[in-house]
Amino acid sequence: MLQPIAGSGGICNTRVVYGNDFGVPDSLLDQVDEAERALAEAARSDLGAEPDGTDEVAKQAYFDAVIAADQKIEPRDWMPEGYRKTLIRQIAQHAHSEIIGMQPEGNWITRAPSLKRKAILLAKVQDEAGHGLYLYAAAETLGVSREELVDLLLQGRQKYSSIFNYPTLTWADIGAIGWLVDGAAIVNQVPLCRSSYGPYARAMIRICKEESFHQRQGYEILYTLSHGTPAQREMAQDAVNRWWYPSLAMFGPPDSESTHSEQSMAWRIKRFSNDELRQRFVDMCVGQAEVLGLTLPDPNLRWNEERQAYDFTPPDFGELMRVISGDGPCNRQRMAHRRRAHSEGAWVREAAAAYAAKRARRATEGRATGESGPDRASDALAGAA
Ligand code: BYC
Repeated sequence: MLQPIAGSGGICNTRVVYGNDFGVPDSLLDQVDEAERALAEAARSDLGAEPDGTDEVAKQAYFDAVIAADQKIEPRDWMPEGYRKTLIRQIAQHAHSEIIGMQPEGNWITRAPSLKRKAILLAKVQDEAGHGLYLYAAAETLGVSREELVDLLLQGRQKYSSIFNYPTLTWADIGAIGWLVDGAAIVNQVPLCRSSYGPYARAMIRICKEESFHQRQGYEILYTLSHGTPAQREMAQDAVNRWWYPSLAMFGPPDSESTHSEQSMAWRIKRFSNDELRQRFVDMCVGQAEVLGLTLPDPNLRWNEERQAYDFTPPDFGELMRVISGDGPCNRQRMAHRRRAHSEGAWVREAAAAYAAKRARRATEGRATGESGPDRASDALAGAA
C-alpha cells in the first residue's frame, strides 16, 4: 500500500515522518539503526569482569563505570535496587500501555472503511500485542513475572499511558492515533533504544522498527481524509483537534514536576527529559501538519528564532494528573474490558501451562529412557480438556 505513496514523492513529502522510506537523511529510523550498531559495539567492548564476592562498594563502582562508558547492564550484572525497581516500573507501564492501547484501535477493526484498511489495522493492533510481550519479557529479566505485573495492573497498582483513556469517536481518530500518538511514542522511544539496560534497549530497537509503519499508516489515513470530501476533511481536523493535547501530555509532567527524570537520566535509562522530547515532537509535527493541510489547534504555535524551536501552549497538566489517577473519559471502561479479557482468557493460560508441564515431563522421561518425541500443539488442548 505504501509503494504508490512513496512513488509520488511530490505530494507526499512527509518531512521526516518516522519510517520514511525515500531517503531523508537522519530520520528517526536512522537513529534506531545507529543505536543498534552502538549496542553491538557495546557487546564487543570489555570493561573487565564484574568484581566477585559481596563487596557492594566495588560492585557499585563497577556499575557506575559501565553506565559512564555507555555500556549495557545485563540481567546477570549487579545493579542497585533502585535501578531495578525503576526499570520494572517503567518497562511494565510501557508493556501495559501496549496491551491497553489495543482497545481504542480495536474499537474500529470491524468498522474500518475497506478490507485493506481492516487488514492494516488488524496487523497494527497485533503488533501492539507483540510489543507488550517483548516488554513483559524484558521486565521478567529483572526478576518479576508477567503474572505479577498483570496482577499489579489489574489491581490498579501500576499505570499505563494516559493517552489510552480517550475515546476513538470516528475513523479519523485511527489516523490521528497513528500520526500523533504513535508519533509521540516514537519520539519518546527512539532514545530508549540507547537505554542502559540491555534487554530494554534490544526490545525497543525491535519495537521502534515495527512502529515505523504505524505512524505512516496513520499519516496516510489523515492525508487521504484531508484531501477527500469537505466532510472527510472536517472529520480529520476534528480528530487532530481532540488528539493534539493528549498526545503532548504523553511525555509526562513538566521537568520541574517529574519525580523520576533526574535519577533515570543519571542512570541513562532515559536519555532526554520530558520537556525536551515534547519540544522535539512539536517541532516534528508542524511541518507534517502543513503537508497534511491540517491545522494544529494551538494559536500560540510559532517559530522562535532565538530558541530555534516552536513556541507552543503546553497541555493541561492538571488534566493529565486526573487521567493518570483514574478519572479520564475511558479509564473505567478500559480497565473493565481488560479484567474481562483476562478472566475470559484464563483457559488459554491454563492450557499453555498444562502443555508446558507435559513437555517438561516428557523431556524428563525422554532423558531417562533416551527417547525424544514430537511436540504437538494439539497436546495442549488435550492436556487442558
Ligand atoms: N501516562 O517522573 P515522571 C504506545 C507518571 S504505548 C501515565 O516524569 P518517568 C502505543 C509516571 O509513571 C506508549 N502515567 O515519570 C501502544 C510517574 O508515576 P509513578 C507508552 C504517566 O517514568 C498502543 C509520574 O507520572 N510509552 O506507544 O520518568 C497503540 C511522574 O512522571 C505519564 C511508554 O511507556 C503518562 N503519559 O517518565 C499505540 C514509554 N507520564 O510511576 C501506541 C516509556 C508520567 O511514579 N516510558 N506518568 O507512579 C517513559 O518514557 C516514561 O515512563 C514517561 C514518564 C516519559 C512516560
